[in-house]
Amino acid sequence: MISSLRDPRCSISSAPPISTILSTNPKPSYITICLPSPPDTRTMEVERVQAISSLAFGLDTIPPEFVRLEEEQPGMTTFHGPVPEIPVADLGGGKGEGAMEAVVKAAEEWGIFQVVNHGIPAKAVKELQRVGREFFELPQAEKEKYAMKEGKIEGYGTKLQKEVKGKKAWVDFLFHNVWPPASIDLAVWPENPPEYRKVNEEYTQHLLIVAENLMKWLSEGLGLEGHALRMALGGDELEYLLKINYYPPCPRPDLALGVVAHTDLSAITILVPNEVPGLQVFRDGCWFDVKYIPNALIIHIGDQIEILSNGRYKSVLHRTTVSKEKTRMSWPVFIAPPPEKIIGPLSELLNDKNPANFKSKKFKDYQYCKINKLPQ
Ligand SMILES: O=C(O)CCC(=O)C(=O)O
Repeated sequence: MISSLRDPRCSISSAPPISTILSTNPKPSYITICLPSPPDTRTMEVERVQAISSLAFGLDTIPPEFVRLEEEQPGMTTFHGPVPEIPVADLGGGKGEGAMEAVVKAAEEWGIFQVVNHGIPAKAVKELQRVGREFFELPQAEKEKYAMKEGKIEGYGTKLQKEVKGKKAWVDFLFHNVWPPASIDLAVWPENPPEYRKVNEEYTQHLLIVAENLMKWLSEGLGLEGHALRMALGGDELEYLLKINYYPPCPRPDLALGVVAHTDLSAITILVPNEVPGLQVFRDGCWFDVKYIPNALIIHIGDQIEILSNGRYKSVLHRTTVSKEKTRMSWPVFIAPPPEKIIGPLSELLNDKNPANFKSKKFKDYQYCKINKLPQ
């Protein structure tokens, strides 16, 4: 159980007091974008972090709603010292010989690991990154065509969760399903750059193989048949949701967060980062930076695998920091059950000595409680 996100072993930076920042910030916290959209001309007020970042260029302050509470601020809570490295599993070019043991151990002990030699061609990953980056470099009005609609999870947006004390995260994003075909809504897939669709379809085909291998090894690690976890999660109905995170430069990376501390509500997340570090993991009471390994994928065990394994595999608490000069981007794919699927500890794992540690409930109900910060 995590009682505090702050630990005396985590160093404290010499950030100026928040009151100084609040009183000296001359910039508005929003921009107004006029979208000439015939037949009527609408004025839409949006708060995109990318635009706020451009306005803040050269300043030493950020709008107050981006200044995190002290107990969350990276400047106050990041561990500076010898950092334990998260496990790395070599997947043997996708064949996975010898990988199962490393994957299972990492899922039990950390809930996060990197995989190298995973079988996804470097070109497919580079292209995924290129088309995603080019989308975020389009004029704002072009991106707004894909703006997330009320009550929808897919689309281009800025704020996802109900935030404590009205605080905001320094990130814009684009969400869309990539698998299975029946879940795909191409209306939220960017038309620009023109290769966006082809590149995402190709990356997804490679990703499916990695995901299925991971589920197989994790099932075998529980002493079950290789298909056990995949079937318990919905089999062919498993949903793959891509998110592109765009974290623009931030004048005060010591005070802001990209994505706030959370565990993923998915089963597994497979993430491609760019070369700008920023992912942090909470372990032994401290926040540690995750090292960037070129061409590696980062795997997060999510809540649904933790539940199915009755807690044997751990879903990992993580967050992201931002950079003063560089844009960080990441491409997580959240692999999750269909909404109606009931997820609970697998009955094969339960007995008198190992009773269920989690409730069984429909994934959509779990998701609702998590997003609205309600007890499960
Ligand atoms: O950008 C990252 O490395 C992590 C992103 C993440 O945790 C999220 O989008 O939920």
